[in-house]
Amino acid sequence: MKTNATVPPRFPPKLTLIIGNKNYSSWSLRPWLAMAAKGVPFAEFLVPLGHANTKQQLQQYSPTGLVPALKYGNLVLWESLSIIEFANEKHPEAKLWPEDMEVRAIARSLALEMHAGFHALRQHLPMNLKRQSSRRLTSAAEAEVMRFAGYVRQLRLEYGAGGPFLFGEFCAADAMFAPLCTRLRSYEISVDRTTHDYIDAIYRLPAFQKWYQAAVAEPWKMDDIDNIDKLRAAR
Ligand SMILES: N[C@@H](CCC(=O)N[C@@H](CS)C(=O)NCC(=O)O)C(=O)O
Repeated sequence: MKTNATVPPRFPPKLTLIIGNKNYSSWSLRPWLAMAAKGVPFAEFLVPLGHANTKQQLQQYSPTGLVPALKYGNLVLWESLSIIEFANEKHPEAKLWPEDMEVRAIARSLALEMHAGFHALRQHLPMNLKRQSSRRLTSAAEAEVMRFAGYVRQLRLEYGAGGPFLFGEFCAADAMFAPLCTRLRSYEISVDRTTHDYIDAIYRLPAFQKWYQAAVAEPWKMDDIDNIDKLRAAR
């Protein structure tokens, strides 16, 4: 989609990722991590979520009024996965996806399943990097944790020889699952050793650490997420 050139704000013709709060915005983390971990050069612009003017601000940058959005000159893109795909096409040298065509197709299937699914887990355990306390799972969320852990074990076994990630080396599928990993850690959900080690590998990534350190230093609070235990119990 082309934006009207007269509409402010303008961005230089390079990749600029518009993101939400680093502590809470799981969809922002996905393309940010894919690009940062793989060395794609980009600028970021953060819009704090949950403020009175957030929607109005976001609508200047994204047709859905949601983050992430990507600006490239006057081109505006939205949806985390399409942003990752654009970054991949713009910077093929960064190799955001596995090189083998069939393995790449599996990685994309997983990324799309993450994008369209895992609803129970996403709803029950909203991303909150500052949190460090347990939460009991619903049976639907528990089934999704098992499904995810099953993928991790299978993929690590089949494709993981070249590194600690799903397909060995870090790729866009790992970036798509990174917020799910942080949820399991923040809400102290117990997982098998392989999944635990995989989550560790995500946390050890220098790019993830950069995001995480910025997230925990953020001043903003989102009460509906911070107080999720009390709020849900009161219903
Ligand atoms: N399907 C979208 C989801 C985007 C989304 O839901 N973003 C949330 C933040 S993680 C948002 O912008 N919320 C707006 C708000 O809280 O005002 C994507 O993949 O990018």
